[in-house]
Amino acid sequence: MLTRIDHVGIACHDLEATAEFYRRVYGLEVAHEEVNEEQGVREAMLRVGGTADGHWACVQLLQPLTDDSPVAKFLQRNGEGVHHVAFGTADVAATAETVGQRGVRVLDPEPRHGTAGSRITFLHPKDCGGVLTELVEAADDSAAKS
Ligand code: V0V
Ligand code: CO
Repeated sequence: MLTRIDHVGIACHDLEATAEFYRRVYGLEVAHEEVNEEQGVREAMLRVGGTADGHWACVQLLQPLTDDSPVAKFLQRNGEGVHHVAFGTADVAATAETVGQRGVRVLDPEPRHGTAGSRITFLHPKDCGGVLTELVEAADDSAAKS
């Protein structure tokens, strides 16, 4: 059902400064950058390593676009740090339905637009041991659907 850790989302105040930290300390480069108005973020993906299913495990840096967005609220409450964990799946709608039947609140009944043409849905952190969890079907994940 889950095929990889797709990314770890990290909330930050300044995307450029945080990306520069990852470049200077680890030598990681920004592979993709995007504004997602619906999610209220500017985000940058940094590829860390390849996964067994042929994708990349990434760090996703998140800077809020507005003061009332989820990431802005998180920063006000917790400061910078780990915001969510995202798991890859070949079929985000099917996986969300399955975990929903297992008692986890699915925050997006219809998958939403995610980074680089992916389809994403979030699971409520209170049902996931305090971890805001994202399911992500990458643009080319559906090729793995049977
Ligand atoms: C909130 N809580 C969290 C949390 N955010 N716990 C762990 N990790 C987080 N990131 C806790 C919070 O401390 C509260 O606990 C409780 O949940 C309710 O939080 P709230 O902020 O007062 O309530 P809500 O319901 O307004 O917002 C929480 C949720 C919201 C999770 C429902 O943030 C949401 O819908 N997030 C999904 C969308 C999102 O985060 N998008 C940005 C990433 P107590 O105080 O009650 O104990 S976009 C992205 O990743 C993209 C585009 C991508 O990957 O492609
Ligand atoms: Co994410």
